[in-house]
Amino acid sequence: MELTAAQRAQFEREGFLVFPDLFSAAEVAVMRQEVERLSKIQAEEVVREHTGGVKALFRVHEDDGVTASAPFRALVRTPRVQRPVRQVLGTEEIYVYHTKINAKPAIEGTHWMWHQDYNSWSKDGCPTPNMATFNVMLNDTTEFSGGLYMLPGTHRLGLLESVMDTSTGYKLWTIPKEKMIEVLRASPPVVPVTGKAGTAVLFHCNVLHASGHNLSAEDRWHIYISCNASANAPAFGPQSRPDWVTSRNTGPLPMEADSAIVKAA
Ligand SMILES: O=C(O)CCC(=O)C(=O)O
Repeated sequence: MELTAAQRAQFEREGFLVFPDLFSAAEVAVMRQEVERLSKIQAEEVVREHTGGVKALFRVHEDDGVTASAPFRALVRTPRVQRPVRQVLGTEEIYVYHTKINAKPAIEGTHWMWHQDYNSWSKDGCPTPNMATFNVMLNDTTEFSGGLYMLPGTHRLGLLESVMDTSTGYKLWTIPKEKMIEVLRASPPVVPVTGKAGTAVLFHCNVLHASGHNLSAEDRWHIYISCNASANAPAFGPQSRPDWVTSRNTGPLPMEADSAIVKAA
């Protein structure tokens, strides 16, 4: 899948692109089965809410490790993911910074406060914001099921000051309240990103985004494939976060077949 000139211009302008129904029902079914399996694992790669439910499952794309998954390994290597990410990062040499499946259980799954992903990744030592995330919805997502909200064009504000939010099971650098109110008042309307299972969203690491509580009757499962240019990898040291959140596998990732997800089942 190649981005058109119009899509590239839209990404530059808005900071995100939505691809409705990019993955088939058969592919989504295979990936959902994997989420069921992975959710039962007890490991540091499986981050839980204060209540004990799964919040995020990390590192599902590698060949090895406790959360390794053949279908998700295949997903991150498909041309449907790789081509657009390479186009927006402007290089063929990219790697997966991390994968995480955010599971928001029906009624219980909680919010992610307004943030820029580069708030965290700049602190990891990535020199430039040449990073982007490819999100795939693993079930139908509505405004009430805790889907993403995007604030168009805010990647062009550059990196904003952030504060650590520990109110959910996953510590996150977020934008302080007063600043966020100022930005919301000055920005175009927030866009709720909704769609059928298999819909995907590609977003810039500086675009402001958040998501709400899952108030619906269905679990909301999304996978986030965060990518970096190999040339933009951080230097690693004793203070670096673990491999499952800041991958040490920084060499260029080869592309594989689009058909591989279903075959990996
Ligand atoms: O899963 C969500 O609802 C939001 C996740 C998010 O914003 C992130 O991982 O950066």
